[in-house]
Amino acid sequence: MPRDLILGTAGHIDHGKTSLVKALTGIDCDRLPEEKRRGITIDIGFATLQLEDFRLGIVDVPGHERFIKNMLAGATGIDLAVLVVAADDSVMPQTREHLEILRLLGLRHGVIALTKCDLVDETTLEVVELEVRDLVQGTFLQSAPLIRTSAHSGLGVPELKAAITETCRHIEARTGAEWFRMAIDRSFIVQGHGTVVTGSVTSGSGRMGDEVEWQPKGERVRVRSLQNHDQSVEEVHRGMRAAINLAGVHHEDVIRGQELATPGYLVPSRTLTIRLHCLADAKRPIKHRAPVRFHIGTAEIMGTIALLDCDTVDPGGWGLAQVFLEEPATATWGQPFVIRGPSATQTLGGGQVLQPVARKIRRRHLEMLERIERLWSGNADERALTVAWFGGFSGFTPADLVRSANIAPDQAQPLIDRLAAAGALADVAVGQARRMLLHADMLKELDERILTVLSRLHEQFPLMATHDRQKVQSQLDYVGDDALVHAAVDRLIQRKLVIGDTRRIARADHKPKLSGNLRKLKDKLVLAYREARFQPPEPASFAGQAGGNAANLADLFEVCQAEGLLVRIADDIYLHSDADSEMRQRISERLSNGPGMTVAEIRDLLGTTRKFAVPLCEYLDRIGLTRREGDLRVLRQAAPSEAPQG
Ligand SMILES: Nc1nc2c(ncn2[C@@H]2O[C@H](COP(=O)(O)OP(=O)(O)O)[C@@H](O)[C@H]2O)c(=O)[nH]1
Ligand SMILES: [Mg+2]
Repeated sequence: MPRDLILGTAGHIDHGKTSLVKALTGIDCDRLPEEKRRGITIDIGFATLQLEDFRLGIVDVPGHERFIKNMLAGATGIDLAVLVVAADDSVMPQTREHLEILRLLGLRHGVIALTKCDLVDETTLEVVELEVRDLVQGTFLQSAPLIRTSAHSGLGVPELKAAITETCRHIEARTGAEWFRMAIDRSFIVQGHGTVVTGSVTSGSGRMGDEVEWQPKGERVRVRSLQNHDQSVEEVHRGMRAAINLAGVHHEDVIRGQELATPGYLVPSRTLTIRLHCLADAKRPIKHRAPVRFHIGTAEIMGTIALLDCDTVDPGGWGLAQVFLEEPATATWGQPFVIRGPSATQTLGGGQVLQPVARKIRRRHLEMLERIERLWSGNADERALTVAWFGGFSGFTPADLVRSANIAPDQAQPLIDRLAAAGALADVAVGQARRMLLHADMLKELDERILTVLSRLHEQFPLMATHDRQKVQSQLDYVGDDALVHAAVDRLIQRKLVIGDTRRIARADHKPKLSGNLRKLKDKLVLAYREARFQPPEPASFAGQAGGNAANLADLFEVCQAEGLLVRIADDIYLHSDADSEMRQRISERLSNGPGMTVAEIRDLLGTTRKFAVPLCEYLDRIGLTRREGDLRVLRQAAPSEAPQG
């Protein structure tokens, strides 16, 4: 099986990178007319080389300091680098800067090529070799092969190929499922075909006909056709250069820095949480609020750094930070980035993404910092739980774990199931047919908030037996899904920590507190209703007896209702619960043995007055005992033949 890998060049301008690629491949990467005229590389160029089983896509980058941003775009997704140093010029500023950038990008493999060896004598070669060895000391190139070459004479080209092949053998293959991802570095129009975008595939694979998400636009687009180095292919995968013909995309809307990915994989965000490193030989530390150019993938975005756990990141040091960007970026956990100064004259540092989609975090918020650090854990469960925790009451999705905790796509659900079985995560039903994934602490927190609000309300209104569910909900200090709160209250009711129904709730341990006087008043009131039967008194009529407790009358009626002593028929009309049961029994008995009854007949049956008869009938309809049919009331279940009316 041939293996696809991407090789990038690196090194100072005019050191012979493009010439060396031509000597290796026969391909001239300087494709732009301006590049041909000026004889310098401005933008990245591409070539291909097969070495034994390795199919190499080559990205040739510009060395000029003004085009570092293009170098950065080209260096994204490379597997190995050839660091080029001209023998007649030795180590120069962009030799250092490119090497630093490759280190910041986390590159692990490479070869060093000493070029233009035809121009200098042996002594110079030896001196330059020492200088280069000195430069790469302590970097991933420390023990890399160093090959003397000349693009003009062809010296060392076979040896360089052999060294590259050997290096490729040491690049560990990535196994396991991956989602597709490609950062766009170029786009153009092909007559008759439309927009084509190119890039290095950094993850997974894409096939003809696939729907991919075009980020940060968030649009779904279809892969119409695919090419790899001018060859039509059915599929492209990690390690390949790809040219993708997209259906329904305008060329003008495509810019370098956008990405194509499996739908749901990437989520654009202007705020990212990062581990930030300041280059060891930086002139000054990175300060809080430093304006920067943030390079990630093929994108370059202006932003501001907020340091979370320190005031400065000193040269050679690390800190936790957030970056606030002017345009949204798409990132994944652990993805490397590079920051440069706002005037783009120097590379300041770089690091890795901890939260690709973040909310602003307060500086020196110790609990948060401790959580953030857990995101860098080598333990996948710990990272996943932390992502779930940061999901808060909004919860999280399996895709969030792939993007933000570096969980393989086919491992996300098994991991969720396992952690849910252990009680660390919760998979809860909300609303009719929806489920939500949450960190178990979020449910506990929600339960606590509900119980706390109820306690507070019970304390504030000691006579009230229950409280309105909506009112409780509005006091939760909660921004999120109402359905989740309903589900939480329902669960508290099931667990018997809360009593109530869809309308009113109370803590199960709450007992309305009544003073001696109020208790007496309550007893009197209940007795009065019991005796009045179907001609109940008006609540206001108790104001006189209540005296100083008049203000508590409404609460007292609530208590009586909640305790099941009184039943509310309409505003200001209550029945004693015995009268209520008697009424239901009498009416249903009469109606099941005879024809429908008018309001007047019901009035006479109950021995009440017209004032009460109408509300009582409406109440009986409302509770589902009776149904109105013209002027008559009939039993709701009684007449199935006439039932289906709407
Ligand atoms: N004598 C000599 N000149 C070279 C060699 N390689 C490149 N050059 C010249 O150096 C200049 C810059 O080369 P180029 O490949 O464009 O450098 P790049 O900026 O690193 O891509 C060109 O004029 C090349 O002809 C070499 O091996 N020997
Ligand atoms: Mg060049």
